[in-house]
Amino acid sequence: MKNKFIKKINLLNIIYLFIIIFELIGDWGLGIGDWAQSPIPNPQSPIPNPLILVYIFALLININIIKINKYSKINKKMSQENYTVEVLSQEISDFELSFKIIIIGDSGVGKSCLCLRATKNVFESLYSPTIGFEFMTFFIKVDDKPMKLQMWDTYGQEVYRSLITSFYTNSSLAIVVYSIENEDSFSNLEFWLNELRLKGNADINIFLIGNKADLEDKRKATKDMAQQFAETNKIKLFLETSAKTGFNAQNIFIEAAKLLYEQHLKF
Ligand SMILES: Nc1nc2c(ncn2[C@@H]2O[C@H](COP(=O)(O)OP(=O)(O)OP(=O)(O)O)[C@@H](O)[C@H]2O)c(=O)[nH]1
Ligand SMILES: [Mg+2]
Repeated sequence: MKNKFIKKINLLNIIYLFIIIFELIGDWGLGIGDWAQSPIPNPQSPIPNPLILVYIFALLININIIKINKYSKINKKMSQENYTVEVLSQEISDFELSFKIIIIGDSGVGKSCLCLRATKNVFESLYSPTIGFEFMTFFIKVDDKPMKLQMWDTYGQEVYRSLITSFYTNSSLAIVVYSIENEDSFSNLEFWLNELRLKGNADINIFLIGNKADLEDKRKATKDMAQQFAETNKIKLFLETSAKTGFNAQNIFIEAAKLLYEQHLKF
């Protein structure tokens, strides 16, 4: 149903594009399009046909509809169930389910800050690199089932990478983080996915997180680039976040809990 809709929009785009091209060719006096039939053709200073603007506007709207649709398609791989969710502010010992999550990505992209924001709702502006690894816990109830998420926060620098190998194998989910203002951290995503392929379970779930979304004016990695990457790499969820403002930080783990709960129900 949705595919048919997008096909129609694509067809419309092609038609609009043709109309725009023919109009422009007409404007430039090349003899095609109604502008060429203008009573006083003047190729030197063509007056743009206002209709072109309407077509260009329609084209832009359609392109955006396709983009939004593509974005929702990535996250459609996620659960569509409306589970009740309650984030627990205190540790509990009688949890029924427990899952391990590994958080990887280049140094300084904000992995530790995201974990801190999600679990303690604080933000640390002074950078203190994680030594080796740290772990934090996130307690949540999904459909009234208490769950514990164990987050393995790793250090992004080369020297410690061999240390974290064992965490890959035990994790149900890998959260791969880059920073939207750091181009290298985005290009290194390939490296991190390779690590996962080599060291993780074949069926490990992957989330892609573009952190530091508050630094819009310094943005290097566009949402489009990330969506494209997410689509080609079978990533279950892509979110932009900001540990600084708190935007989407807790949502990462809420979505993680829902996905892992649903997978648990299936097996
Ligand atoms: N503006 C902004 N700064 C952030 C954000 N998240 C983290 N930072 C800053 O980025 C720096 C690095 O954050 P960390 O969370 O320590 O980065 P990390 O990925 O854990 O780094 P390693 O432990 O070295 O792998 C710190 O100075 C943070 O204050 C964010 O969302 N927005
Ligand atoms: Mg860290």
